[in-house]
Amino acid sequence: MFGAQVWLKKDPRRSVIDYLPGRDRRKRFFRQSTARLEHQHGTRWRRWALALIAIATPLTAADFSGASAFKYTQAAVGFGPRPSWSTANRQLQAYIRAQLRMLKCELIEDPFVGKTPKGDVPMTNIIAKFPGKSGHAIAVTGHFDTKLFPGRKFVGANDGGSSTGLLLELARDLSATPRVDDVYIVFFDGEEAVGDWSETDSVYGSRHLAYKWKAGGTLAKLKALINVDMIGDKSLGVLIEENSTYSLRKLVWDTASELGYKAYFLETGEKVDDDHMPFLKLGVPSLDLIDFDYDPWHKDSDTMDKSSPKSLEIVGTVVLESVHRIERQ
Ligand code: 1BN
Ligand code: ZN
Repeated sequence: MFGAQVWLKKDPRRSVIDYLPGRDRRKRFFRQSTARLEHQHGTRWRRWALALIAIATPLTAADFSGASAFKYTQAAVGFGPRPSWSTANRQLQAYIRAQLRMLKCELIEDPFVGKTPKGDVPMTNIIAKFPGKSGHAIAVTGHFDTKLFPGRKFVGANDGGSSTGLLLELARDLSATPRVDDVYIVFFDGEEAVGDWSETDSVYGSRHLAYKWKAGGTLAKLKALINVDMIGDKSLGVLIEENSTYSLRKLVWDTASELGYKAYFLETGEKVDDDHMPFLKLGVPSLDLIDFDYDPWHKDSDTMDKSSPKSLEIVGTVVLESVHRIERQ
């Protein structure tokens, strides 16, 4: 079903118009939809009605390329370990900025100082804003830093790399069409604890931005925030993060189901503290998409060979389609 080899042969940075990938994927979605409908629904009129809905649904989400997201991830990981304020972290910031400058979006810098157990650490969130006209906003977020492990070579391909790669590809896709709502793609710095994870030593970037957006009025416009973390695992299973907002989780899980990706969005879950929490605590409907069943977590073996373009494509496609659906709400 997933043509990984075919996708990898293409240059993901060529324009969508060059390839018109949406057409093939739309066809594939229609085939999947009708097959599912045949299976699930008895009466002919119902089959036709649902098929018409499937045709009428804009499937721009199908434009997300896992191969492209994987290449962005590889580029991020290529800088090496990327704890906040390290040279590699700042080199990655420059790379993210350079990629975003090629797109039709507003690039917003959000520098701040993280008060860590090891002293003040300069950190920077990078934000791409795709302006809409509705007066409402949606944020898709993730972190680009990696956890500091002195004396080790922890490159965080999945933990820090996959979120960076997915968000860069998502930004590329979002820039291709006009937005209804303001859509913010946020690259958080300082997600990782400098020492042991605690309320005050973790999620520095998201805590900072949540309060900044509250003071500036952006928070009140937010209809939803979707955070992605560790979504590159070859053996993908996104858990139900139990703190997350139920209605938003349902929307995303229903979307995954309708796109044929039900198997990758689990029916079981747990509570995970992550970058969505500062927004959730301030009343923003928020969701964390995380696959926490990952043996190399915080080990030097968290390298690119454990991740796959397919996993990035599944999560990216679901997130992109979910953004479209939230825009229509
Ligand atoms: C995710 C990736 N997290 C850290 N790196 C958040 C987390 C913290 C998840 C503690 C579980 C436990
Ligand atoms: Zn981590």
